[in-house]
Amino acid sequence: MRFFHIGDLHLGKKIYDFSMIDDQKYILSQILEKAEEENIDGIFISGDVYDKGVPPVEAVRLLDEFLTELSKRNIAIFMIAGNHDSAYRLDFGSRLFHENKIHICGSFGGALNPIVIEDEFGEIGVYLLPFIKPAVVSPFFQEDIATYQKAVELVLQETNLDKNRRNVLLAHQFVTWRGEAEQSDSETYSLGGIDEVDASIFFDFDYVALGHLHSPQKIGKNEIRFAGSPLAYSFSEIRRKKTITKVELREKGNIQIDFIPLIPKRPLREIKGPLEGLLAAARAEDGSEDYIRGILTDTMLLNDPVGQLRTVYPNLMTLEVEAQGKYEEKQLPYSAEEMTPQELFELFFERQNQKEMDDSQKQVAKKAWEELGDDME
Ligand SMILES: [Mn+2]
Repeated sequence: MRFFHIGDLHLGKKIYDFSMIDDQKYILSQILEKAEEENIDGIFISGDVYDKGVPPVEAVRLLDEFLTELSKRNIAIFMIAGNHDSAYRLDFGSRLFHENKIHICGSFGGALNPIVIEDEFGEIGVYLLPFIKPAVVSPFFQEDIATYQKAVELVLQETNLDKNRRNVLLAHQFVTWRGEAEQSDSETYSLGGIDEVDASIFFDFDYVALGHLHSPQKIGKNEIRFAGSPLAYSFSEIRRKKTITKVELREKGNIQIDFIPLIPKRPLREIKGPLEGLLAAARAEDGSEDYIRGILTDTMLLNDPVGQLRTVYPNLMTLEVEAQGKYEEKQLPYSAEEMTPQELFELFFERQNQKEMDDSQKQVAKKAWEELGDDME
C-alpha cells in the first residue's frame, strides 16, 4: 500500500501578521494533485493540523475541503492532534467519519487501538497516538508520570503489538535520537528537555509517521520520520526543501520511502544589502510577491525603508539592520563632565556608526547645538 505522510499543516497560521491561508490552499491542492498522480491508498496527517486550538473559519473550511477531496478519491485518512490543536475539537464527528475511512484521533482515550487495513501482503495495523503530555496519561495508569518519555513508553507497553503483521504509528512528540534533532524557530522549545522522547522506543513499528519538527528528517532510523511542514513557517526553515514523504509498504520488512518536492506559491526568502542595491535588484527581477526578510547593511539613516521596499516587495515581512561588528570602546580624552555636548555627540555618533563624523555632519550638529542655545551647556 502507498501512503503520503505529511504533518504540521498549521492551517490558519499567520507570520508577522501575514495570513498564510492562500499559500496553504495552494500547497494542499498540490498535495492532492500528487496524491492522484501517485495513486495513493492513504494519507497520514501527523498533528498540528491547525495552528490554534480555535482556528479561524477559513482554516476549518480549508481542512473540510481537503478531507472531502481526499475522500472522493477513496484515499483513507489517518489524522492525529498535535500540541497546537484542541484535542476535543479535532475529535468532532470522528466516530461517524470512521465509517468513511476517515480516522481522526484528537484526544487520548487511555489505550492505543489499531485500525486494521488489508492489502495483498496481509494486514497493516495503524495506531493513532495524538499529542500527549504526562498529565494526560497519568490518570489512566494510576501513576505519577514525570516525563514525556515515560508517558509514551507506558502507552506503548500496554499495546499488544502483533509483530507478525506490519504496524504503523502516528505520533506528535518531540522525538530525538540520543538527544539530537533539527529544530527551527517556529517550534516551541522547552527547557531541560523534559518533553524529549527517544526514538528507540518506537523500533518495533515498521513505520513511524511523526509530526512536530518542521524539517523533514529521519530520527534514529530511516523508518522513523518527521514529514516536516509543507510550507516554511519561519525564516530559519528556508534552507531546507519541503517535501511529501511517500511510503510504500510491501511485505513485512520491505518499505520504500521517497520524497516528493513541494513548491510554494510564494517562497520565504532573505535579501541583504544596502537599500539602494535591494531596490535596484528588485526592479530587475520577478518574484516580488515572495515573502521577504530584508537585512539592511546601510549605516546611514534612511527615509522610510519599509515603505520604499514595499513598493517592490509588497510582502516584505520584516526588515532588520545588520548587526555591526564589535565596537572598540574608545577612551574618553578627558572626563565626560569636561567635554562639550558637541564632543560627546561626536563620540556617540562614532560608536553608533563605526566611523567619525565628516565635516558637513559636524556643521549640521554644530548648527543644531547653536540653535538649542546655552541651555545645553
Ligand atoms: Mn507541534
